[in-house]
Parts: sequence; C-alpha cells; structure tokens
Amino acid sequence: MSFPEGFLWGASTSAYQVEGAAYEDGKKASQQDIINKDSYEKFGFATAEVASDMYHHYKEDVALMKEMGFKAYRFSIAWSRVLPDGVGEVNEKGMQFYKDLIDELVKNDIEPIITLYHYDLPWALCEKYNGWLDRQVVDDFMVFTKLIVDEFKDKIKYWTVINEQSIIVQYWTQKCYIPEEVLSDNQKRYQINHHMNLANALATIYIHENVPGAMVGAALGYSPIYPLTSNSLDVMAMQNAQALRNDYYTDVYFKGYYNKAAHIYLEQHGLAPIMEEGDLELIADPRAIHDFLALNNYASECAKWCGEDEKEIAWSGVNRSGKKGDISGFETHPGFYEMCKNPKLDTTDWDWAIDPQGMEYMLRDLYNRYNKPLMITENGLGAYDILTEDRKVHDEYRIDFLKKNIQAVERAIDKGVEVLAYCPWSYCDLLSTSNGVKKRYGFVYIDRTDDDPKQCERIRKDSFYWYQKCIQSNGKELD
Ligand code: BGP
Repeated sequence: MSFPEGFLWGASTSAYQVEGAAYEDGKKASQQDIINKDSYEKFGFATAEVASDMYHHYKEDVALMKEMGFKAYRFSIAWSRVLPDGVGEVNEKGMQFYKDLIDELVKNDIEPIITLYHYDLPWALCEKYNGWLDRQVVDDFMVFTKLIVDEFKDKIKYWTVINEQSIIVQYWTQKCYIPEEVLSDNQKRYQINHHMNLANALATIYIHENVPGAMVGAALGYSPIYPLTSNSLDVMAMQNAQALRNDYYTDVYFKGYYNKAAHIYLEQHGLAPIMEEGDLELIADPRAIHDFLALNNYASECAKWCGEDEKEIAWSGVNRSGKKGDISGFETHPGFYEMCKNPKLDTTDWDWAIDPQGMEYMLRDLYNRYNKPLMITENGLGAYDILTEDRKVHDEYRIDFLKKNIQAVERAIDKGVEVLAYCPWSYCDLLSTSNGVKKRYGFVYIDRTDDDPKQCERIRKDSFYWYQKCIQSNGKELD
C-alpha cells in the first residue's frame, strides 16, 4: 500500500517562531513577544523580534519549499498581526501578509494547512483580563476566527484550531502569560484548557457551517506512553497517565466529552475546571466534533506506579541547558502515576526520548480508537547543527531520525491507518519554545545566533536534499 497518491508531504512552522517583524506594519506584541523577551534576559535565548525573518523572506521561503517538492505547508496566523489589540480594528497590512503568503503557496501548488492559534495571544488581552484565564477570551477568539475564516474560506481546506492544548497545560508559563499570583494554582491550568475547549468547539462549528468541504482538527502535542515494566501496577499507571495526558484532549475532540477517569481524578484533587450551564452541551455538539487529528509527535514517554505517600510534583521539569540529563524532576501524582525516564531509549541533548517505533504505535492506537484520519504536523529532531567553513550543514542525525519516522508512518499505513500528511518540524530553523535558536530543527539553516540575528541567510542542509528525494519518490527513496 505505502504512501497514497496525493499524500501531503511538507513541513511546519508557527507564526511567532519564524516571522519576526514583531512590531512592524502595525503589529503589536503577542504574549510570546513578552515571554521571549523575558527568556532572553534570563537564559540568553533569542527574542521573537526577528526570529527567522520570514516576514521579509516569505517569497524565497516558498521557492525553497517548492524546490524541496512540498505539497503542503502548515503554519499559523498571528492574531496580533491582524488584530493588534485582540479585537477591534483590523490591521490591513498584517492581513495582506497572509493573503500574499497564501497566494504564493497556492500559486506553487502547495496546500496551506492553517493553525488558528499557536501560543501567541495578543498581549493587549493579557493586559485587559489575563488572557486565557478569563472566559471573555472565548468570545474574542471567535472575533479573530470569523475574520480569518471569512477571508480565507475559498483557499483553505485543512484547519487546525488550537495548537497543543495538552502542552499548554503542562508547560503553561512558556506557552501562556501567567501572572505571579496564579503560578501555584494548578486548577487554573485546566480552567485555561476548558476555555480553549469552548473556543475550539465554537470555531469548529463556525468552520463547518461556513466552509464547504472543510476538514477541521486540532494539532495536539502527543507522546504515546509506555509502562516502565510489565508489572500490572506499572501498566495501570500507564493507563492513568494516558487518560490525563492524552485522552483528556482527544476524547473532547472526537467523543465530545471529558475523559471520565481523568476528570474524576481532577475533581478529587480540586483541579477540575469550573463550568457554566451549557458548556458540556456545546462541547458535545456534533458540529464541534473534529474530522481529523493533527499530531505533533517528537518522543514517547514512560510511566510507573507511584504510592500514595510519594510527594506530588505537578509537572515534569524542562531541560534549559541542552546538556543531557539536566532535567529537574518528573511529574508525580501519588496513587495515580509517576512519569520516568525510559531506560531503553536514547534521548536528544534536551532529554526528549528518541523513539521512531513510537510513531507507528501512536498512529495505530489512535486510529483504532477514533477511526478518523490522522496527519503528522510536527515531528523532528532538535540538535546543535554546525555550519562548516564552506557553508554546508551535514545533519545526518536528522536524516536518520526522519527516515525512521517516515518508515514508521509507512508501516502504519500498510496496516490500514489513514494518514493524510507528513509535515515535520520544521521547514527552517526557528525560535524554539524553550531553548532559543541554538536548538535547530529545519531543513533550511538560518544563519543567526541567539544574540545576533545577522541577515538570516537561508542555507540548504544535507537533509534538504534528502527530503527532496524522499518527496520525489513518494517516500520510497530514503537512503
Ligand atoms: C511543539 C510546538 C512547537 C515547537 C516544538 C518543538 O510543542 O508546537 O511550537 O517549537 O514543539 O519544541 P521546542 O521548540 O521547545 O524544542
């Protein structure tokens, strides 16, 4: 069977991580402009001001995508570029950028796959009411959504509404503006998520009702979870972790309700979201059910049993240094599960488990459970690339990682899973959400450092040429 005709080979990015021009042509700050300014001061990671400067290089970028043979490109729209104050006056110059980008893609036969929200809420809404913490954001998100859907409904078929709700819950300070006084209140993580579910349901209904033939989904950060051992308690811990970290999101998208085991756990621990009358009915509305799931998969995770007397650790730490093993603590929920390192797997320098086999497992498991088409909208290897004196990048480690993942996707397709697209992270190097620009993912090298944006010159890496052959042969030529 292998990759079907019309399979959408491409790659992904997100607005604030590539565009730059953070304050140009009427754009105002998003929460990511503020969060990344803070990370620059604390850790020396680049700000989002220039990023990969795609705002000024988009034609060159689409030409490079075309040269690689892309059939699709997944990217997001920066809310603060088109509505600088979150609501109110439209910034025509900002809107023009997306019109031009989308036209350029369509002209080159590259299918645009849109993400409406990728971590970058307009800062004005954080100042006004603390952003996603306030339910008002749901109505404001719909103002933005209607604007974009009405503008692009004739050109866009694939819509992903919100990027990585599960990751926003886990790593909320990197993905959202969270005021000091709320930091220790973990219930608020699930409150934010509930507001996102309402926004997602309303947006999905709106797209379904206004865009004939549209396919709507979420781009979910998803890691399959394995038990540390075959001890049945570890297997139960795996099931609990799966419920709270994964099914809590996918059940909403496809079944229209919160996963019961996860929700009961949250209620028992005072973490469940506060809901209003009609919320659950809205989430359950058949028009709010998704047509496909877009998966952002980098790694697999591992869980083990954890006794009632262990200490609660709300979420696993983040490796900021890029030195293997430099991760501070694993998420621990006494009597439910504890996350841990998988001793069978090697990791990246940032402690993400390298597990291409997990890709096949994830695709088959999700397709068995929900029977909906799947897309890969992120998958990749963050690494320190070296630009040689003759201006080449020999990233054979990335080629090896992607090759094994593509083979895993192919095995899943051969076992009957419907996969629509493979769009790894990322088209070019960009600003990482947690580690600056020195952690690179792209097929195209961006010549800049965390301190110096230079000219953001584009340089084709070895993986660029390798992916070009892969696409030309519809996934057959991988060596
Ligand atoms: C996903 C996000 C992306 C991206 C990627 C890699 O969670 O959707 O925005 O950046 O992960 O993560 P990082 O940048 O932290 O290496």
